[in-house]
Amino acid sequence: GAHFDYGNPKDWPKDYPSCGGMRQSPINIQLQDVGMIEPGQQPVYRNRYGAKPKRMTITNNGHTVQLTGEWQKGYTPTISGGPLNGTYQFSELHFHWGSNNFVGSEHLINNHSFPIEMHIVHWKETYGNKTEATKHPNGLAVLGYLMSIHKSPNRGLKMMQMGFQHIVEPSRSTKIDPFPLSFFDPNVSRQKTARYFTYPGSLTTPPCSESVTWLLSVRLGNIATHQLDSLRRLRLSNHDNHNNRPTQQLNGRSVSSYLEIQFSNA
Ligand code: BO1
Ligand code: ZN
Repeated sequence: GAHFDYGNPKDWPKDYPSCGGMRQSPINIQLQDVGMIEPGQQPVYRNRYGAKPKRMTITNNGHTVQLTGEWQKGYTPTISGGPLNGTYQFSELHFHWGSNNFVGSEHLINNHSFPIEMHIVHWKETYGNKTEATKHPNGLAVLGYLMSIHKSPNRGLKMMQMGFQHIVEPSRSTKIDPFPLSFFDPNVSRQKTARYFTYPGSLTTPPCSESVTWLLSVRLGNIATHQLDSLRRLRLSNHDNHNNRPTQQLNGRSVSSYLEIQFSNA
């Protein structure tokens, strides 16, 4: 396929028609328009987020830094419940950031930007593989975390940073010390449950496939400023200094909220 960059995201539909579709992401979430959870509705469950993988790899794909892992058979993290039908397996996680700390998140809340947003991408296992899942309107589920600047660094990102020196240039990848996905949880909160916003949307990068159920955590993740700086030192395609797509039209979609249950162990 053709290449893309963040210089002219309005041109993406020329090469990738889905990017001009009616259920595109990200969006600006207006709190006064969010529907309430109905009583008795199922929460979103994260399963095996505490399981440590056998191997972990980070990749600079020219658009973001991506984390993948290999777990023992039956130990791959999954999510289920809430608005999801069936079980969705972890595929990869990555980040979107800006050229300065006032911008960077893809989703906005009441027009407010956050400096960074993390996406944990999952695919519906009944479709057999992620390529097939991406072709279906309910094939993918992305857990999004808006993050704010904090004195304490993000534990997961800290583990990833150990390998950043090897992936400064696009299309480099390197193995890192394996750790469980729960390392990305906010390291300040004792809460066991948190609210999520959910709406039907798309991949926020080309091919912009309209296959994503978005689950956006209300609880903010934390990141230290030096960690944001280390992400900005990674070189992206066409010397992009940011990798967040502008918000897209809602086109009549509604956003609602759900409960999450969080498990501290595997
Ligand atoms: S995002 O979370 O909306 N920013 C996002 C953007 C692009 C992808 C995933 C999430 N890429 C797609 C690949 C597909 C793959 C799918 C699931 O991820 O284009 O080939 O099947 O991993
Ligand atoms: Zn993303």
